[in-house]
Amino acid sequence: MNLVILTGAGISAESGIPVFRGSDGLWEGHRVEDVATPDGFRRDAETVHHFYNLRRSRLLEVTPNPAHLALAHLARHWPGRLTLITQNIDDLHERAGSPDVIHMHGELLKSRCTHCGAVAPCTTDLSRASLCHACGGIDVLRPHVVWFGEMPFQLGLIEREIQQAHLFAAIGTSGRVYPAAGFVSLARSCGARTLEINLDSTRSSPDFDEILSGPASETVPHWVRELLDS
Ligand code: BJW
Repeated sequence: MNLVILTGAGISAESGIPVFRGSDGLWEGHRVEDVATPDGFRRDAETVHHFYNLRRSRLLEVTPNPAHLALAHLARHWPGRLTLITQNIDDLHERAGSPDVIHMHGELLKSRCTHCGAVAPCTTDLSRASLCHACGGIDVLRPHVVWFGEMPFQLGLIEREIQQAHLFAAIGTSGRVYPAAGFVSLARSCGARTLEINLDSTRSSPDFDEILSGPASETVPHWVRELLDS
């Protein structure tokens, strides 16, 4: 059986990484247009670098939680095909032991050169003074993430995997950001059973066949146990 899992910010919340959509409509105190759009970066690169620098240094202090660990366990024991797609830019799935994670919105621990395109590991702060070690350019590096208006990574591969899925599960995502929010409809139209795992109901909940409510650190290990026993 082919299983496709999509994760969002909710799976990392219990590791101490805040989710995106706060009740005040702000994102850690910032308007989304200021920190997660190419225009915002063009207008004020230092503020955007500062925002991602803080998140990067925090990421290095947190650890995977039981939900990440359960998905890694599932990958090791699942007899069929398993595709793990994450919207998250953290590396907690990898640190838990999940192989071949598809990071459709990029990775916080990588930089990208806007001049030569080189992608490089990045565990320290970026600034306008940072140097691209591939082309020697200065003031050319940006976080290797996908902002609004930019094309998410590996969409062709993702769509092919979803079209062949027998079960599609979305964990800890609000279903507000496209194209990921449309994956459940694609999965359904291709005949997959669909499951949502979330703390609360979301605007996508009516599109799922089945809902598991509760914190990911409890629901995901429980679901994985049931899946492997079935
Ligand atoms: C728990 C929990 C616990 C909490 N246990 N659960 C109108 C219609 C359709 C589309 C558009 C439109 N207008 C514009 C668009 C396109 C736009 C879009 O979707 N906009 C919407 C706002 C409407 N999308 C794009 O621009 C995308 N690109 C694109 O479409 O390209 C096509 C194209 C491009 C160019 C030319 C032509 C075509 C790109 C989207 C990029 C998103 N980037 C971000 C930032 C990444 C970098 C970073 O992290 O800084 O990605 S935005 C942010 O949202 C981040 C996330 O991955 C993404 C999704 O958020 P997520 O994961 O769902 O988090 P939350 O906080 O929303 O929800 C958390 C959930 O967890 C909640 O449900 C909680 O209940 C739950 N939860 N604790 C279980 N313990």
